[in-house]
Amino acid sequence: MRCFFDARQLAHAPARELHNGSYVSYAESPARAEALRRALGSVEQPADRGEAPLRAVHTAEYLDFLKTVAERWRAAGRPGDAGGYVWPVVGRRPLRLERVDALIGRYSFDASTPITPETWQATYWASQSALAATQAVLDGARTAFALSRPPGHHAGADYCGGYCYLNHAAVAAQAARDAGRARVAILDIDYHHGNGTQDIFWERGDVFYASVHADPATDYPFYWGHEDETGEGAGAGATLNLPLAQGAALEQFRRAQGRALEAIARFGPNFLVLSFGADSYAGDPISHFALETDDYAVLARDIAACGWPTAVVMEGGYAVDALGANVASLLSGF
Ligand code: OKP
Ligand code: ZN
Repeated sequence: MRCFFDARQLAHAPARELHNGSYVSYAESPARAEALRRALGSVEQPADRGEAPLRAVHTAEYLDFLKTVAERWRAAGRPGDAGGYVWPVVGRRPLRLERVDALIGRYSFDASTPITPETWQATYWASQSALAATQAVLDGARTAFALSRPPGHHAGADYCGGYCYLNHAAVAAQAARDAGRARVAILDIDYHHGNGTQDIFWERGDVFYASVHADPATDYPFYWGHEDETGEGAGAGATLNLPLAQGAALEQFRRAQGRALEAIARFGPNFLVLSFGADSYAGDPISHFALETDDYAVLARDIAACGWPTAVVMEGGYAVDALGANVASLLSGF
């Protein structure tokens, strides 16, 4: 299977994150990508398709913010990685905001997404990897894999969060739409709900979003991913959330994924983006499901059996020592 990755994705390496009240070393480390690259053997460098495919899902103001915030942070005399400390709870109407802190609050939703001078380049190339995998599938491959790191599914049209800056799965889905695939589905099986992807396609009837994830009553990102979130307007019924209790193992996960696949089959996609996170693994340090390495092949076989051309986009997975084997297992199932 063709796999895409650019070494510039490694340069993003925030030092620390706020976790349960303490600063701890950043879980979404470049070592994750190194482990995946080793496990995949050979990876291809993606072509540079420019910013237009990113602008198709993100706002111009947000992209400007992402590109310039590290420099603004430094210009304000701040040490270390850029990070916020105040967020608007109510509507984010256009306001004249001068302080870098105000901008960070406006364009993010949490404190686990520091921005470094290398963040833009890294996330840009992660999106290009997703676009390259998408193109490979549009060109006729049944499946292709994007080692998109840093991940993307928590990033919305105009916000970062949850280690995510650009939403690579959304960029891929929109690129497939723009290439003429009329009905695109996104299946998100990362441990966490993909709130950014859901938000981006919330009012769209042409892109179906289905997610299996830890119940947001107990797990990040808390405010999205509840069962009653089903989309609005033209997108009414085109969002499906299947939360699972902590402790879920293959049997529960596979049953939920099966429900998602049935719903996607009723939608009738001609392209699938699989947002894949290996943080459902039993040994994951920040998550609480109980999947084992071999289980990912089982999940992939169920997806492959549906027969949809599929671009796999990497999301989370923080047990670095097992990450390569877990992704290799998944890809073997295709
Ligand atoms: C990204 B992905 C909890 C901190 C939460 C954010 C988790 C982001 C997961 N104390 N950190 O979906 O794998
Ligand atoms: Zn996750």
